[in-house]
Amino acid sequence: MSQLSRTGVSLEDDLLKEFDRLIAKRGYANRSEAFRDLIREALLSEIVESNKPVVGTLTLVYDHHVPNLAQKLTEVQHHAGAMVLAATHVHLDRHYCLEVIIMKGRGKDLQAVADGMLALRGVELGKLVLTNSGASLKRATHSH
Ligand code: NI
Repeated sequence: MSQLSRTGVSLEDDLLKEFDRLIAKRGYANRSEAFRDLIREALLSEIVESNKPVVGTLTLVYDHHVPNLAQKLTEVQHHAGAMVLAATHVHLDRHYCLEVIIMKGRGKDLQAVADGMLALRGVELGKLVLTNSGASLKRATHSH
């Protein structure tokens, strides 16, 4: 871990009260860790918007009885080539399948791959989460 620096933040009373309410709800032990997470989140958004590589997990729930859907989903993943690192498939019940696809690439490209699958008829739910390793975030804080 790098060295810790202390900083002071001035906030309106109401805003601080709301912040304390939120972090208590989320289970933070103190404000510092909550501030650090907010800052990391902002830095990650910047990386996602840039051309730097990120990792993404796409979670899909789909009805496997919809004709050709499973093949179409596989086709999109083959098309994405090296961006797809792994995929896990779970048969949820008689109708629904859960698939988690782990990818690596530029944020925009991963979003495009995800959109290609989410738009297919029979895909009921889906969410792409983009993230990055903590090491990359640390580098980003020192790069400018
Ligand atoms: Ni299945």
